Amino acid sequence: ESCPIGWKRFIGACYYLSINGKTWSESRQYCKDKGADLVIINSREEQVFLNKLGTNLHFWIGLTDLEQEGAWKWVDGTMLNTPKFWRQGEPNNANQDEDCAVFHSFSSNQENIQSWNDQPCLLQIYWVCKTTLRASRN
Ligand code: 2F8
Ligand code: CA
Repeated sequence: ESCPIGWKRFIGACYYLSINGKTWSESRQYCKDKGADLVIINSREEQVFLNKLGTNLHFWIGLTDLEQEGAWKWVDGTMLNTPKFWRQGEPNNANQDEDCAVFHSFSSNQENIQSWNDQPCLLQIYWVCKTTLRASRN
C-alpha cells in the first residue's frame, strides 16, 4: 500500500504538510475529511522526520490541553507521555490562551529537535496530518 499523492511516507504512515493556514480545529477537520488526523508523534525518529519537512515552518500537531488546562492529550485521547519535545520554557500558556501545540521546524540546527510550543488555537498556521498504512481509519 502506498501514500496518496502529495503525502510523504515515513515507516508505516503517511504525512501531509498543508499549503495554507487554518485554525487548529479547522486543520483537524481537514485531516479527518481525508481519513487522517493531526499528527501524533510517537518517537524521536518521527520528530526528526517532521523537522525536515521544511525550513522554519510553524505547523499544528495533534496535541492539545483544551479539555483541561495543563493536561496535554493527543487527538487519539492518550495523555502526552514520553517522548516530548517542548522548547525550553514551554508550554507556558501565555496570556492564559495557549491550548494547542505548534511544531516549529528549524533547518539551521538539525540537532535542536526541541520544537514544540503552545499557542492560541485560533492562529491560522500550517498543519500536518498523519494516517497509518494498513490500519483502520477513523
Ligand atoms: O506568541 C506567543 C509566544 O510568545 C513567545 O514566543 C515568541 C513565548 N516564548 C517565550 O516566552 C519564551 C511563547 O511561549 C508564546 O507562545
Ligand atoms: Ca507558549
